[in-house]
Amino acid sequence: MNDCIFCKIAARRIPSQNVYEDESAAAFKDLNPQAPVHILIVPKKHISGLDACRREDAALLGHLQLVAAKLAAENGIAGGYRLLTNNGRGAGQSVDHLHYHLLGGRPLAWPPG
Ligand code: DGP
Repeated sequence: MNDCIFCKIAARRIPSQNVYEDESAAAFKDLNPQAPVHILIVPKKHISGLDACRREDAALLGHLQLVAAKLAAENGIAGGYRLLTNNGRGAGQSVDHLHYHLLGGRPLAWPPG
């Protein structure tokens, strides 16, 4: 999608601290990190959020989670990390391109705010 910031980052049309890329996914450091490790994992395909996913996206969703686990291991947080997606304004979603936040490197309280 032309005016989507995460589509542009995933396509490397604007610079970012990219940490991973394959044919269907990309990952880059969050601009406003909330933990020592804060990586965003996105599909290259534009999907506005989890509510917009369909059955045919199931493999892609699983893939994104496996990429997150791999990045957690690579970043030394395999023993304690959080993977989450904010769906909708009520949950704080501010960018309408599906993304998982991978957070770790500090104690993570529960419940989140
Ligand atoms: P959310 O609130 O769940 O939609 O998370 C959006 C996140 O995206 C937020 O933590 C800040 C991050 N973000 C927003 N714009 C950019 C950007 O241009 N580059 C990067 N690297 N991160 C961004």
